[in-house]
Amino acid sequence: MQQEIRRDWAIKEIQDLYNQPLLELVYRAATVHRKYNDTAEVQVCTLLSIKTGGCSEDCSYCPQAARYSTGIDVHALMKKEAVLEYAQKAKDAGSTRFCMGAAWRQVRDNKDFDHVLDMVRGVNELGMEVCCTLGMLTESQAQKLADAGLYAYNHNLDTSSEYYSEIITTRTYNDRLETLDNVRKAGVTVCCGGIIGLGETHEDRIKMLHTLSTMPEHPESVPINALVAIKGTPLENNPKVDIWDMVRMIATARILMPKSMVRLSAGRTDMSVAEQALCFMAGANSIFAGEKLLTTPNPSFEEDHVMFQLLGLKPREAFKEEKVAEEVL
Ligand code: SAM
Ligand code: DTB
Ligand code: SF4
Repeated sequence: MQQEIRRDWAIKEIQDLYNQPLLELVYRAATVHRKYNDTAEVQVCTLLSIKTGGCSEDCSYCPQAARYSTGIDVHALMKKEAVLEYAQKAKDAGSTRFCMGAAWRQVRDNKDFDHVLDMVRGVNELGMEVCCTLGMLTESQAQKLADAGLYAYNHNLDTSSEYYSEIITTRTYNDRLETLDNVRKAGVTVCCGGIIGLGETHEDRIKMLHTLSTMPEHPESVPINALVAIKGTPLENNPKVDIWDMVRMIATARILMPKSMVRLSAGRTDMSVAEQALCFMAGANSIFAGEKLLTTPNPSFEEDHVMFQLLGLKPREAFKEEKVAEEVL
């Protein structure tokens, strides 16, 4: 019988899980994963940066912050037609979730937001799960996105509340939590995770996992990003994230949040197929696919197809739970 999903994890319990011998941790995470999920299935999401660069925030990892010279191509909001064309291509390549990202501090109630609502409607009509990541949202903006058919909203906590001000000073952890709350109230699913390699300690990682796994509801998806160190940002010289740290983080997230989609997110171009296989073994069941994340490179659809064949993985269908529910009725 499946155990209940827990939301009362203590920091000490998480420390004990996280600090186990690595292979023991992977074994336990793999066991939880088998119990709750189809381990052959991996959700394939495609990202598109619909508004690039020029952001007023100072997130010290981010190539899109206006205050750092990172050499990215700054771009105003894309046209709906071009976005839908890209979404269709992603769908044809086997992607079932399409996530649109904008380099905004927060959403404003203006024409641009109306255009984004239009894009959400359009991608929804293609039969894909639509996700957005647009910065901070009010309750009414979250509701408007929900009404347009938004399936998920990505808003990361990135690190622990204690370490947050070392990385970002232009907003607070509480601002982040408030937006997450607004997303929940609007009935949109939550995609919320973090980045490792920011210079945080293991304790910070454990605390972030504690915040995520003790929320009133677990985020439906939890992206775990490895820092992509970008020239021109304050973190440009940070050392490369150790694959074992990535595996440890994914495995712990899987045990704490058995049913959430744990996404092996940024950093895959630096990982071998063998290393990614370990992450899937440890409970990762989602990836971003397509040549680009938002502004940085990512493995191609073709490379991922070869990896899926090799590992016997298959892309998860869109809206699967709803489909099964309809069949049962
Ligand atoms: N502006 C919105 C926001 O901050 O929520 C949406 C876009 S923002 C680029 C989305 C997420 O990308 C960030 O929260 C962060 O976790 C991740 N990210 C940004 N730059 C990254 C990098 N260099 N390496 C890894 N993850 C990164
Ligand atoms: C998430 O957790 N990772 C994605 C998505 N959510 C929006 C973004 C990763 C961005 C990596 C840097 C870039 O490509 O600009
Ligand atoms: Fe980058 Fe988002 Fe921070 Fe802006 S708010 S600098 S886009 S992570």
